[in-house]
Amino acid sequence: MTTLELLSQSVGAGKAKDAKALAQRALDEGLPPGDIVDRSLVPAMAAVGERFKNNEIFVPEMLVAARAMKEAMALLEPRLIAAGITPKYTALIGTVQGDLHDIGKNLVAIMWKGANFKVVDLGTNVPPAKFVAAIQEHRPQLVGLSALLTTTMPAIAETVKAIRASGATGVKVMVGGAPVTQQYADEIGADGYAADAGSAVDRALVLVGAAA
Ligand code: B1M
Repeated sequence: MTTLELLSQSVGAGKAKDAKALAQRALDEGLPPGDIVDRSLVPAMAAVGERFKNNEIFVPEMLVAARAMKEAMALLEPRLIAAGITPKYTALIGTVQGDLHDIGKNLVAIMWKGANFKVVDLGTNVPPAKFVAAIQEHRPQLVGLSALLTTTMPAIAETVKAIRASGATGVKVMVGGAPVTQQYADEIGADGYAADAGSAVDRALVLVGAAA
């Protein structure tokens, strides 16, 4: 098995120490850091997302895989920056106003990073005006709104409305969270909806035009 295949395997299995060592080995073998990300880490996290979507693995396995990816990325990131390689797409994500749940939102953020998005996480209880200001500051192609309470779903609608009213262009809005549905997303004029963190990657890639 090649070093990149072993690295993929260690990320999928959540073996953080191995992932870091294998990322170092790949660098020592002279592989460009961008190739290590594109040919090993991104496919590994895509496979993790797929298995999560199919209920073959659950939140804990996903979190350890994410930690392994982070270890490898920490080693690669300075080299990527030095080589002028930065993620092609930027996404903002946050849990909407009034809502403090962040476990699902964090998983979506991790999976987006695994798909090579730069992710700016605004945290929880984020008012519409803060999303709008962050869009102006970061110019993302994608904004993700998460809510876990039926009582905070209206805050998703208000945030979508505020983003549209701000005149922001070139930004797609994806919504999600346990009480949110495709029907609700359609009703409030969101561009996309995903039921879980694995699907959130597929949907994100379509929304930014990176996949059909
Ligand atoms: Co709360 N809570 N909680 N809670 N809590 C729920 C959601 C609840 C269903 C429990 C229940 O009553 N059975 C209920 C909501 C009922 C409702 O509105 N229908 C509830 C309630 C009522 C409350 C409080 C009001 C309780 C109280 O104080 N009386 C309070 C509200 C606080 C607030 O937000 N203002 C509250 C507080 C809390 C804690 C702080 C204690 C804690 C949150 C800790 C944290 O997040 N850091 C908590 C927790 C942990 C839960 C449960 C147990 C678990 C939620 C979770 O993390 N799930 C939950 C009951 C349950 O679900 N069994 C519950 C795991 C997570 C991976 O799933 O977040 O659904 P989920 O994310 C998924 C998808 O939804 C999707 O992808 C994720 C991964 O697959 N997804 C997106 C999420 N965001 C997405 C965004 C996308 C796309 C997909 O695009 C942008």
